[in-house]
Amino acid sequence: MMRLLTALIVTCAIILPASFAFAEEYTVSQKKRRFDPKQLNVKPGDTLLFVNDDRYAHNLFTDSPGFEFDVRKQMPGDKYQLKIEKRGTFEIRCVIHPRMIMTVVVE
Ligand SMILES: [Cu+2]
Repeated sequence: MMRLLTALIVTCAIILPASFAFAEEYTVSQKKRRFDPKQLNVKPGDTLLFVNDDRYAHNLFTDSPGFEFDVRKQMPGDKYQLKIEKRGTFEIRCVIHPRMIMTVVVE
C-alpha cells in the first residue's frame, strides 16, 4: 500500500507540472475602442480574459477559419473567457467598432 502511494505521488509530481503549471491567463482590456494588447502570443491551454473597460457595449468575434466564435453583445464591465485549444493565428474583432482588431498567435 505504501509503495503504491509513493508511486502515485511520484507520478503526480512528474505529470501534473507538465500539463498544468505552464497554462497562463492573459487579460485583454477593451478600452477607448481598442484592444490592449493588440497582439498576444500564447500556447494551447492558455486562456484570454476579455474585459470591457469602456462605458459602451462591445462585441468579440472572429471568422478566422477553425477559430470561429461570436460573443454577441458585451456590456460595460462584462468579462468573457476564451480558452485556447489549438495552434494557429486568428484575428479578433468587434462588429460594432470595425477598427478594433487584435491578433492572437498560438504556437
Ligand atoms: Cu467595440
